[in-house]
Formats: sequence, structure tokens, C-alpha cells
Amino acid sequence: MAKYWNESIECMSREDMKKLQDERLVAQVKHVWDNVPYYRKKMEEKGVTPEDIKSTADLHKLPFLTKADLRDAYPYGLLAKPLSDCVRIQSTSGTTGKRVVAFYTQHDIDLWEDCCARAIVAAGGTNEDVCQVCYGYGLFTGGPGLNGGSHKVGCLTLPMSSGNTERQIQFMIDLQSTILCCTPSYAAYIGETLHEMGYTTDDIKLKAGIFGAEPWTEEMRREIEKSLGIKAYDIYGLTETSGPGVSFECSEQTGMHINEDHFIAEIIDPDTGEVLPEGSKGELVFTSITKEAFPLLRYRTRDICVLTREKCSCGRTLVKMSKPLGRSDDMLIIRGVNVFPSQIETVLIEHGYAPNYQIEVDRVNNTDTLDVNVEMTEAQFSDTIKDIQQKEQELVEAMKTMLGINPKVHLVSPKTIARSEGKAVRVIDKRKLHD
Ligand code: DLL
Repeated sequence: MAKYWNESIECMSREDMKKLQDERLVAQVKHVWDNVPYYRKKMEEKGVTPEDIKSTADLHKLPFLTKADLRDAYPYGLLAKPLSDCVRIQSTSGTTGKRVVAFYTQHDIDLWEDCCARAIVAAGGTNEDVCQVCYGYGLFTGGPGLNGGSHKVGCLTLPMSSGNTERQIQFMIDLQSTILCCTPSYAAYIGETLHEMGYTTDDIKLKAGIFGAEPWTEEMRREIEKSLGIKAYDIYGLTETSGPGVSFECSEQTGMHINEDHFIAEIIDPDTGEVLPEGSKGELVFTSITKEAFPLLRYRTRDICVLTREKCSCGRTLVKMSKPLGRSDDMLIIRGVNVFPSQIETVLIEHGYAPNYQIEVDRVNNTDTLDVNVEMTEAQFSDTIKDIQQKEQELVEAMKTMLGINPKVHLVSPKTIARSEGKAVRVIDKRKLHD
């Protein structure tokens, strides 16, 4: 069984990788300067020309791009190829403001699918596998990306999309799916439904899952691994940089290898924009060095991560990023304290709850309030008020220790928090609604 999809790249020496990145960066900056007036203007405003960028060491001289730029330039302002060369768009769900629309040439799609193929092979995938893709298809990048990667590897691909969970399980059993691709929250739901339908892991042949598109904790990983009897691998990406496959986890499960032949990663201080030394926690910034149609330079992801180059036992030399520890824009500031939803999830799972919860933040009489609604499992469900109050108090104490502020915790009956077939909605911040 092949261990890598592209060994010469995935295990390339650092020196050769740097050379490759240098060459590709210089060419990409020229391509953007020549074809994207919007970015050229930004470079001119910063007093930078393509001649100033001779290697990755000069990357910091380039201006950043942000989601605000994407909205300003919507829809065609950042396109670097004529429309006649573009064959596809994908887009974000865009709940606020304008959607992000990303463009692809056929070459861009090939490279993107190649990145996804690397992720599938790293999870043990081969052409013997049956790969069930339950990410959404359509504008969302999850379905099309993993679908393309699965084809490249030669797996039998089940293009399920999300939803209709009982049918998903029927296909999984009948066609003996071995790899499952979906959001971690949907994987948890599929596991829950499988057991409710009276099946066990003995009835399915799944061996691996490739889960991403939203934050999930190590605790949630263990839950999913147990309920589906699999090894669960993380995968990361964003529409702006093509979709899933920017980085992927290997069997070591200690961070995701970034496909550095396509993306240069930097970590910056989100407040000052200053580049931070390797190993620091900060905002992840990507420069696409191979994309033709939509080549974003120094794109600020808002994801807070740490990069590490420690030797990986899998043999890959590609730099690893931690799971996103939160988003600089999603971070909740409650009574002046920074709160990440993942911290709340960690407390819940440590106390034996499933990751079915919703966080509500509001402002009453100029004071922020934090309410956490947590679903009890059937086993935890209790009729006595005293019992419930005691369990709630335990969670309040644990969250107080973890977050440094006092939340209100409400235990709710099993199955009362809406399940998600795509990305879960974990936070309702009512403060924004009033402003
Ligand atoms: O979520 C692409 C994707 C599809 C990735 C399928 C993985 C699997 P967007 O909808 O543009 O694209 O959302 C991108 O989702 O900036 C992160 O904040 C978050 N995200 C993506 N993957 C992960 C992950 C897709 N593995 C945004 N862990 C990113 C945590 C993730 N957050």
C-alpha cells in the first residue's frame, strides 16, 4: 500500500522545498501584478514592486489580503485569468455580507484534487477503498474537493452529499464503505444514528474518517473514533485557497501537514500584522503559489494556529499546523475575557457529555451574559430537579475554572438541540443582533 500520494513532494528536503517555493513565489507575484489591478494598487500603495520579491524571505514586504478585500473586489476584481480560462466557481455559505466566490481553471481543479488525494492516502486510502463523501456538494468546497481526490486515488466514490442520515447508513452497510468524509459534527450524528438504528460497529466496514471544515476537539475525535470504530483524521482548508486539502493529518494525528508546494504559511500577530517566529501562536496567513485563476497573496485566514517543523514519524517533511485553536474574529469576548467555544466543548466532553451544545451570549443591563445549553445523553437524563441542578453546578464550576468567568448552564433533554448535517452552529451571539 502506498504510504504517500506524492512522495517526492511530501518528503522533500527543506532546502529543495524552499527553492521550489522561492521560484513559484517570484512567478506568482509577477502573475498577480500583471493581471490583478486591485492587488497591484495595494502593492503600489506599499511601495513594493515584483522586483522586490526575490524569495520567501521577502514575503513580509507584500500587503495582506483580507475578507474585506474579497468583498470589495466582488465578484471579479481578484480574478487573474480571463473568464474564458475559468471553468468553475465555489463559494462560502456567507451568512453575513457578500459571499466569497473563488474561481478555478481546470489546472487549479487538478491541483486541488491532488491535495485532497494526498489527504485520502495519508488516511490509508487506496483504489481498494469505498469512499463515502457526505460533505455538502454544490457551492461548498467539501463535497467537490473530496470527491475529486477520491477519484484520483481510484476509490469507489459515493457522492452522497449531506443529509438523509438513515439512507447514509444503509449505503454504508450495503456498499461496505471504508472511508467516511464529512464534518465532525455530522460524523458524530451518523455514529449516534447508527447505534439508534440498532447497529454496531460490527455491521459496518469503515476504517477511517476524514473530517474537517469546522473546529473539533481531541475529545470529540475519541468519541467519533469509538462510535464508528475508525481512526479519525483532520483536514483543513478554506474556499479562498481552493477548499479542503490545504493541510491534512497523517497517522501520527498531531497536526496537519500543509501542502507547501502550493501554499506558503506564515503566522502573524493578528493585532499588529507582524510576522511571528515559528512555534508562536497567531493568525495563519496563506500565499497560494500555484493557483492561476484566484491567486491570493498573504491572505489572512483569521484562524489562530501554531506551526511546527518537528520531525514527523510518517516521514513527511511538510510543516504541520495545529488544529485551529479558534478564530481571531470568532473569539468571543465576554465581560472582557477571551472565550473560545472549543474550551467549553472540552469541559463538556471531559464530563461525559456528547458534543451537542449551544452557546448563547447576550448583553443585559450593559453586562454580558453567557448561557450554555447542554444536551444530556439518554444515560444522563434524570427527572429529579435536584439531580439536574447538581450536574449543572458541576459544569458551572468546571467552566469557571477553564474560562475565568461564570456561565449559566442549562441541561436540556436528549435530542432537543438541532443536529447539523454540515457545519454545526455552536454560538448565538445576540449582542450583534442588537447593535
Ligand atoms: O470549510 C473547506 C473544507 C471543507 C475544509 C471540507 C475541510 C473539509 P470554508 O467554508 O470556506 O471552507 O470555511 C473555512 O472553516 O477558515 C476554518 O475556520 C474552518 N475550518 C476548516 N477546516 C477546519 C478544521 C471549508 N479542520 C473555515 N478544523 C476555515 C477547524 C476548520 N476549523
